[in-house]
Amino acid sequence: MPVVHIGLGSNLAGPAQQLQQALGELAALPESHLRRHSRLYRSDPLGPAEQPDYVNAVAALETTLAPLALLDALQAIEADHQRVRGERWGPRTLDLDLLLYAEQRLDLPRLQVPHPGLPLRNFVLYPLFEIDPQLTIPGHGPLATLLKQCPRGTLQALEMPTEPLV
Ligand code: A4P
Ligand code: MG
Repeated sequence: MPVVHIGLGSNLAGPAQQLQQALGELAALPESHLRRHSRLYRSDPLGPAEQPDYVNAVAALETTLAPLALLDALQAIEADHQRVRGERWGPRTLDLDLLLYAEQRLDLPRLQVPHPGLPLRNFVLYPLFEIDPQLTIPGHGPLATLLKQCPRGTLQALEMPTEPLV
């Protein structure tokens, strides 16, 4: 089955709980198996500074859902978390980004893969490296090389509030 990587982020309404719940929902997706997930990380907001800190994590999922069907499923989970789409890069209860879909590169109106922010974001690169240090990012090269060029900054792993799901 193809392996996909999903980035999770939240900075409202109990971010750590939002992510724990979302990991459970990813595990319950049809045609899919949650292989593993990173720890949760606290991270400074990218974009408008006048918003709460984020909690971010990354999950690896095996799935036979096609890319757009998977995007639909991720957006349905976001909607369940009562996300109200506001300003770009503004606060949100749950953001699910399709970071990688196996080795594919996609440039569709609704879906760019790899996610365009991936190569430069510490809150994506460090959790990805935690779960899959050997990854190569299509069009960008080894994850380890991208990581070396991206300072960790204030990114910090959190104690997990509960046991990892997998
Ligand atoms: N879309 C295209 N490609 C993808 C993809 N690979 N995965 C489209 C998911 N969606 C993708 O997304 C807008 C549209 O992008 C979707 O309808 C989909 O068709 P959105 O989630 O509604 O909008 P957004 O998230 O506000 O915009 P954007 O540009 O996706 O923002 P990002 O890049 O997701 O950034 N700071 C920290 N520390 N941690 C964070 O997680 N997140 C953001 C949001 C800002 N600052 C942050 C964090
Ligand atoms: Mg997004």
